[in-house]
Amino acid sequence: MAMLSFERKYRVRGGTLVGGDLFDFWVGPFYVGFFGVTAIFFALLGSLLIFYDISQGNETNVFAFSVNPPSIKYGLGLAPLDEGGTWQLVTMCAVGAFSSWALREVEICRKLGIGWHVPVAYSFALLAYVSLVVIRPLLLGAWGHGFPYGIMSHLDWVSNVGYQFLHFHYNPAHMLAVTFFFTTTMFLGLHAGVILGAVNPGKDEVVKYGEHENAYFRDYICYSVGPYGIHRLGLFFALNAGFWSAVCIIISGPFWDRGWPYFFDFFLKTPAA
Ligand code: BCL
Ligand code: BCL
Ligand code: BPH
Ligand code: UQ8
Repeated sequence: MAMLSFERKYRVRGGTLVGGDLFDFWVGPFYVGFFGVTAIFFALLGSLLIFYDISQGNETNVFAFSVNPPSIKYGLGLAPLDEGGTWQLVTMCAVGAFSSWALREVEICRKLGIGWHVPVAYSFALLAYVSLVVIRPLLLGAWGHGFPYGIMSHLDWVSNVGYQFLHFHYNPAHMLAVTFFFTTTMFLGLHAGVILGAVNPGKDEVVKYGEHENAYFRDYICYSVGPYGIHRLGLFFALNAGFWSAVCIIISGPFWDRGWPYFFDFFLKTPAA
């Protein structure tokens, strides 16, 4: 990818969290840094382990490939490679690769002198992943509670865990997470729509900016949060989607082991009901 003329002036030294000047350089378009090296290392090793594990079986359908977690009987111990040990190594690589990725984002923010909003947002996705394969298995006492790494098998896991709680939609944190996901999408639809509407008007019309975007929402829903507010609100909703997802799965099992519909029994027991 060609470098734009102004990009070169932003390629300055410094801002690294570790390693000083050691890995402070670019390879083509990519900033490397200490965490670039660790990210590539874990990503390659983790992917190779996945291919190694798949090569040990006779499955040929990509959709059915799966690297499975160990049996519950191994508890929180290490399992033999062919009985879930590979899954444990892949999980370590994945946590290593994803956290390196977040820290590399931080170094790039520091170099550019911009806020850490993107890495902070990414850390919520990372939190959701870690909740699924580290926090919840630890609380339940077995790595076997993690999800399998396969295109179809991980969907089976979601469905099975969902039905273990009879009706996962009754999980109140799941309700919040789903609501935040829907709201985030609605906001991107409204925001992307109004921006394109303003900067891409019909033929012979002039391009319009913030004032028109404000006026548009005031005219039709009586209120505008403003061009700055919408980004703060959007980030807030996206982070909450990730956060309540993490909560909804951590509480399922460790803090609530009955069907989720029973959670609402308290309502039936209130005097009014
Ligand atoms: Mg899932 C679906 C990956 C956790 C529930 N899931 C998908 C597919 C993709 C995937 C195969 C599309 C996702 C997407 O567009 O996301 N899931 C995936 C990954 C993780 C994960 C990598 C993870 O945590 C590391 N999924 C989970 C957890 C559940 C879950 C356990 C709650 C979040 N997932 C579901 C459900 C569905 C998926 C339900 C689907 O219906 C859908 C599907 O079609 O499944 C068959 C948005 C992100 C992007 C658009 C960015 C691009 C991401 C690309 C496409 C990811 C490719 C992953 C690749 C196949 C594996 C990488 C390994 C290599 C060795 C490097
Ligand atoms: Mg549910 C979870 C929505 C029905 C059981 N469910 C979720 C949440 C989300 C949701 C709120 C998943 C998002 C998430 O965690 O992202 N469910 C949802 C909706 C319905 C629904 C909208 C619906 O009916 C309309 N769910 C049901 C039914 C149950 C059910 C009723 C099944 C029968 N649901 C469950 C269970 C779970 C959910 C069980 C969960 O465990 C899950 C949840 O909350 O998990 C936390 C978070 C994102 C991630 C985990 C991805 C992390 C990505 C990482 C950090 C990076 C990957 C990089 C990649 C490998 C790179 C690839 C290489 C590059 C492409 C080069
Ligand atoms: O770089 C990015 O975006 C371009 C970062 C990223 C982000 C960011 C980034 O900055 C942000 C803010 C978010 N995601 C936010 C969110 C939402 C929460 C706030 C949430 C909904 C979400 N991301 C979800 C998801 C999902 C879902 C829903 O499943 C996926 C698949 C992703 N995000 C994916 C990604 C990547 C495109 C990127 C990113 N989100 C992070 C890239 C990264 O970490 O690269 C380093 C690692 C590798 C190149 C490969 C590692 C390989 C492993 C060692 C082996 C694979 C193990 C894996 C567990 C196997 C899974 C198999 C599946 C079939 C189940
Ligand atoms: C083996 C190898 C690769 C070696 C390289 C050499 C080396 C040693 C490098 C070290 C450095 C290093 C660690 C490199 C990593 C290379 C890798 C592995 C990269 C993988 C990259 C990756 C995770 C890609 C995923 C791409 C993907 C599917 C993303 C999904 C998200 C979407 C939908 C993106 C499309 C839209 C987009 C580009 C948005 C960005 C954007 C935003 C958000 C924005 O707000 C905005 O306006 C202000 C923009 O315009 C300026 C945007 O572009």
